[in-house]
Amino acid sequence: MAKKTYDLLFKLLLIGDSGVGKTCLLFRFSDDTFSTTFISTIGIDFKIKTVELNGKKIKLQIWDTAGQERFHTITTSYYRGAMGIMLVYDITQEKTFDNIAKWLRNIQEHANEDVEKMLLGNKCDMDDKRMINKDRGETIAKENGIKFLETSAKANINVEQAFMTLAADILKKYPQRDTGSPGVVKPDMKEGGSSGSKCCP
Ligand SMILES: Nc1nc2c(ncn2[C@@H]2O[C@H](COP(=O)(O)OP(=O)(O)OP(=O)(O)O)[C@@H](O)[C@H]2O)c(=O)[nH]1
Ligand SMILES: [Mg+2]
Repeated sequence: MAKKTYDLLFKLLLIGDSGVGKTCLLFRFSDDTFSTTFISTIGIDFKIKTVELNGKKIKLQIWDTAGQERFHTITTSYYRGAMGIMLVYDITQEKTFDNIAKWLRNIQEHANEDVEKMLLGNKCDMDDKRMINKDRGETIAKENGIKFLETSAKANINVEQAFMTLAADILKKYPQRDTGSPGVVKPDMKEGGSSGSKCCP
């Protein structure tokens, strides 16, 4: 059998209103590219990036959901398999911030109880068009006990930090032993689909 190229597999999910920049954040993180052309995601997509944390090779399988309401049923079916969820709003669009409460309810309803969450206020390069002060993001994150960062996929601000923080928070929950520990996601566990490997039995 081929040698495993990673130690752990983490499944992450990007959610938030259409147009907030989920796909751009993912492309910045995985390929270090950015495009101003808006191609709205249809249903769901994913990218893979392997990173190293605490000497462990971690394969991040990052699911990018469509923010459009018409894809709600398909996208929410992916919440259950997620170990980390990145919830994104656009600092220049009030409505995308107002909807954070709705997205948090979706998480509560459809995701695993112990899922790690993070809130991102994206497009922080557009300070001249800012509608949401950083304080407001910080406050709502604090109220919900989750971490918060302002990011820019365009200017490459805090993108790597956001994904690495979420991955590190997931890693913290697992025993720091080598192979064979119960609860650790092993590379040879089933991949893909919404009902794939879960973090815990
Ligand atoms: N200025 C600026 N524009 C951005 C940034 N991130 C994304 N955009 C722009 O915002 C638009 C939407 O970005 P997407 O990443 O496609 O949005 P999305 O959240 O994936 O949208 P859906 O797939 O419909 O849910 C595009 O025109 C991007 O160029 C950013 O950090 N700064
Ligand atoms: Mg998209």
